[in-house]
Amino acid sequence: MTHAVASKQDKFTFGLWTVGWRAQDPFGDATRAPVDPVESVHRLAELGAYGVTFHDDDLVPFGAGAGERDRIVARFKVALDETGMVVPMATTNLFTHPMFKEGALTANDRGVRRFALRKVMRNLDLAAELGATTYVFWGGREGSEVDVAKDVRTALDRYREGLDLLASYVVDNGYDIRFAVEPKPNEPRGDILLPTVGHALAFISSLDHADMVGVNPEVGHEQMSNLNFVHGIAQALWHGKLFHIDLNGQHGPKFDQDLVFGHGDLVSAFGLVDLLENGGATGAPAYDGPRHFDYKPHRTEDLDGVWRSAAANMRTYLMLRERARAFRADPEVQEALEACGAVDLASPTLADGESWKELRSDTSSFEEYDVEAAAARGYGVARLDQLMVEHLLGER
Ligand SMILES: [Mn+2]
Repeated sequence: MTHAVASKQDKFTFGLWTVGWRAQDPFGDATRAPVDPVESVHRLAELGAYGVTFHDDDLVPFGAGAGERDRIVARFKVALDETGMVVPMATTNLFTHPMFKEGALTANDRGVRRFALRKVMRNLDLAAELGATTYVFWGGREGSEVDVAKDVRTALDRYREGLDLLASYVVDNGYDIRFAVEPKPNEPRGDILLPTVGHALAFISSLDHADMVGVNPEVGHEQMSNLNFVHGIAQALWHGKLFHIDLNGQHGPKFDQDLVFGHGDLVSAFGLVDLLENGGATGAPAYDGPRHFDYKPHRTEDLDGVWRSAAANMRTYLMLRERARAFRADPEVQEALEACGAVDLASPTLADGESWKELRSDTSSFEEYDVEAAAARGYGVARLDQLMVEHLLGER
């Protein structure tokens, strides 16, 4: 059994909007009182977190004047200093205010697009001041319910124009900030632009500053589309584009649940932690950035339940990390990995110096190849799968 307690070196971070969520939903009012961001910093620090992240409006209410903004930021900085908490990531709320109902960076209304750009620029200044090195773009309102009401190709032109301009703003100001696009298929819009990790990666490759733009995938957002989150993360890593990650839980394709990490598809969560911490088959950690929780405490919870759920994210992650390490260290697992060929996959298909010409004249690869034996081979994946589940359940 694990007795692991979260500490700053685990790099656990939380959005202020997570523990601060008042649990309003489309059918019901808020069930909790507001939480002061300063209290969130202190409580999360006590629980072993490394830092917090925020949307501009989580910290400074929309429309606040310069004086109020300065006072709020100064008080927030004191809390960070007192606790040693950091702000590795920040983002912009381009979705709550009714002005963004039709979009922000891709709104049909040009005035809304220009306002949105200014709102991002203003919070980029604060992000840089607080030392954030990642800036997330979640385009929750960038989309439509009616296909003909928004031309997607033109909207992508505006999305690219916006991100290109904001990247120039970061470069010209000398900020040490990279962008991370967060995909989501739907909710709040009927259909959101850049719905999956794959769509986002393709879009990013078209940007002027593609090198400074990656992705911030969220567990639940991919699972809402019935996609394999571990595969999506692996491909983002393969492209060198996993700039940040949002950990939470989701029970398959339905509304965005934002459950505690591991409280949805636990087998997938094990695979994810194994990938991040052990690099899967490679054996080397694949990701060293913040382990960021983007979850919502259940609407049923009072504030005690809020802090318990925050702690649960970290403890679940640490338990999975311990189980994944034991899994990789188990000689029987190593043997099963060999047996199923997972190790052989690392061998290039062509030999050193071999081209298609040598391959075509290699009769052992085709004319004499024992296709019956290849067809009859058992890979023993069922055994490997069970070994994984037994480790996950603490039976090994
Ligand atoms: Mn979500």
